[in-house]
Amino acid sequence: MKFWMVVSLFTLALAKHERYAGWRSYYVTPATKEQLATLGSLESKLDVDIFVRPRVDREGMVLVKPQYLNEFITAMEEEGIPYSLHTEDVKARLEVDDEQIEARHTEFRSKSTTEKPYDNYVRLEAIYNYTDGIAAKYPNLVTSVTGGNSFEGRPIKYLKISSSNFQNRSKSIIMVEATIHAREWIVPPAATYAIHKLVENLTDPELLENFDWIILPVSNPDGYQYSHTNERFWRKTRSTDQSSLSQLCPGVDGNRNYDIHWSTVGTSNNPCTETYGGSKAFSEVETRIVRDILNEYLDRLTLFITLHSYGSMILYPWGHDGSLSPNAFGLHTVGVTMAEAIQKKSLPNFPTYKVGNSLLVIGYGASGAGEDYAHSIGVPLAYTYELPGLSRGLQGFHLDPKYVRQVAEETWEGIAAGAKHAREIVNRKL
Ligand code: 0X9
Ligand code: ZN
Repeated sequence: MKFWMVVSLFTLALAKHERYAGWRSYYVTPATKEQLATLGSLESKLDVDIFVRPRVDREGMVLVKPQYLNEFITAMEEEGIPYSLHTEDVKARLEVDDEQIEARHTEFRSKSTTEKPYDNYVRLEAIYNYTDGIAAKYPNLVTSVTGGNSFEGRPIKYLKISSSNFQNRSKSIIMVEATIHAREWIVPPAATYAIHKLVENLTDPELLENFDWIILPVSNPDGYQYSHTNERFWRKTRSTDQSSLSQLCPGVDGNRNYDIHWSTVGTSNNPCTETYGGSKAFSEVETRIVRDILNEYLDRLTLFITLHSYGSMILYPWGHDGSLSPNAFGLHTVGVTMAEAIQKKSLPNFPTYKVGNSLLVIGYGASGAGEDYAHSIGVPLAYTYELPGLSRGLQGFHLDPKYVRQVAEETWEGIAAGAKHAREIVNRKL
C-alpha cells in the first residue's frame, strides 16, 4: 500500500509538467520594427507565449509548443530574426526547478528552522498561514482583512499594519500589492518579507511612526494556485464568463483589466491570449478588490507599488502611451531613490535596475494596468516593480530558490526608501 502510494506520488510529480513535453524556449532579438511585428504576429499564429516581450535590439524570450517548432524556426530564418535556444527541454527544466524547491524545503526541515514564505517559493496555503499567524500574534499592530473571494472562492487577504490602528490621519499610507500575475513566483516572497520587516523585525521605527501599511501578497490566488498545480506558466485569473470562447480559454490578464484606457493598447479581446483584458474594465473580482482598497484609502495613500517579475525595472505612468504625468518629477526621483536602495543591496550577478516610464523602459505599451489606475485616481506615486529574474547567466524559469531571500531583502530596501522619500515629496506638494 505504502509502496503504491509512493509510486503514484512519483508518477504524479512526473506528470505534473507533462503539458510542457517537447516545448522549447528561445531568446529572440528583433533588429527592426518589421521583425518585432512579425514576432508579435506569432503570438496568435503559432500560439507562441511571449514570456519576455522583446523590442527592437532588446532581447526577449518566447515559449514555443512542439507542434509549431518547425514553423517558428522557419519564420525566424526567413525573416532573419536573430534567435538562440534558451531551453531545449522546458519540461525537464521545470522538473529541475521543482527539485531545487524541494531540496530547499528539505534543507530547512533538516535544520529544524521554520521556513518562512520569503525563504523559498511557497504555496498559497503557506502564505496565508504566515499572514494569519502574524495577525494573531501581533493584534495591536496587524489586522488581516479578507477583501472578498476570488472567482473560484478563495479569500483575498491583505494585512493592515499600523502602530495607531489606522486612526492617525496625519500618517501616509503605503500600499504594496502582489501576484496579480500568477506565474511570477518571486513576488509573494518579496511581499511577505515586507510584512516580516514591518512586524517581526522592525529596524527603522520611522516606518511605523510616519506610515500605515497595506500589504496584499496574492491578489490572484486562483491563478497562483493553478500555476503550482497545473500550468507553471499560467499568468491570468481563472474566471470564465458567458461567452463560449471564455469557457474554452478561462482567465483574464489582471494587469489589463483596470479601468484606465481599458482595452486599447497591448491587450487583446480574445480570451485565448495571455493579455486578454476581460469582457469589461474590472470584470474581475480580483482587480475590483484592489480598486476598492485604493479608493477607500485614497486620501492618505502616497505610494502604491504593484510587484511583478521579471526584468529588474521600476516603472511609472503612463504605460499606455509613454506620456508623463504632471507628477513625473516626483515619480522619477522617488523611482531612482528606490532603485538605488535596491542596487546597494544587490548581488554582482544580478542585473542593474532601470527606472522610467513604463512604456519607454519595458518597451511596449499596455493599458488597463494597476499602477496607471492608481495614479489616475490620485495616488501621487504609483509604480510597477519588475523584480529580478531569469537573464543570461541566471538560468531557469525562476531564479534558483537560493536567491529568493536575496530578492526579498533587496526589494524591501526599495520599498522602505520609497516610503520615506514619498513622504518628503508629497509634503512638498510637488
Ligand atoms: O505587461 C505587464 O503587465 C507588466 N509586465 S509583466 O512581465 N509582469 O507582465 C508591465 C506593466 C507595465 N505597466 C504599464 N504598462 N502601465
Ligand atoms: Zn507581471
